[in-house]
Amino acid sequence: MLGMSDIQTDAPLLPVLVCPDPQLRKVARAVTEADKALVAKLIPSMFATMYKAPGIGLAAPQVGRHLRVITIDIAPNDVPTPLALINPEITAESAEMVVQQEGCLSVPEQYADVTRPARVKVKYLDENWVKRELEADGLLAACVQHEIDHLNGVLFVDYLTPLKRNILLRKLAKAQKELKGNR
Ligand code: K1U
Ligand code: ZN
Repeated sequence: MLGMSDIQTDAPLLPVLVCPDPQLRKVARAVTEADKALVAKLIPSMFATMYKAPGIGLAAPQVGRHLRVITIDIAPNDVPTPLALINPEITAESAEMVVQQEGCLSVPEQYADVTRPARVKVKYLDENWVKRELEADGLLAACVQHEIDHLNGVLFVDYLTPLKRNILLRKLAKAQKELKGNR
């Protein structure tokens, strides 16, 4: 298990891709032993990028790495609880569904209610390549499902009605255009 002192927050920051970048729609590949060195370098940079954003999660495809790696810390300002998950897989999900507001670093400043299973079990390898299982509910459940979606090229906007999605994506495009105009 990671502690905050294990996180190299001065690791190089990575640019976060913004929707509608087609890279966000690619399915990430499973990590193998051959990727160990790559992943050992990637995880600290993902944590540094996630904390700087700030965000409570980040998936490797959001920084242009199509590998099944995610970082999560749902309490960045409280007691930090960094989690790195390699090849995460949902093994069980509750029949009960809940609605929670979600945001996304790749859909900046836009938020919407998303309905997902209330609880999930996830198997994964930790940063030391040890097999682990996580039982999540509340914000952690929403976050881990959101990040695993990124590994499959799915964004939270895909769960919205076409009308809500279009409104949100237009607002995003307008904000991005203004941002570029001001650069
Ligand atoms: O994957 C991402 O783009 C990160 C995203 C994760 C997420 C947020 C909410 C519900 C599900 C998944 C974010 O971190 S958006 C920013 C955010 O929610 C936040 C940032 C700082 C403090 C608290 C929350
Ligand atoms: Zn996201």
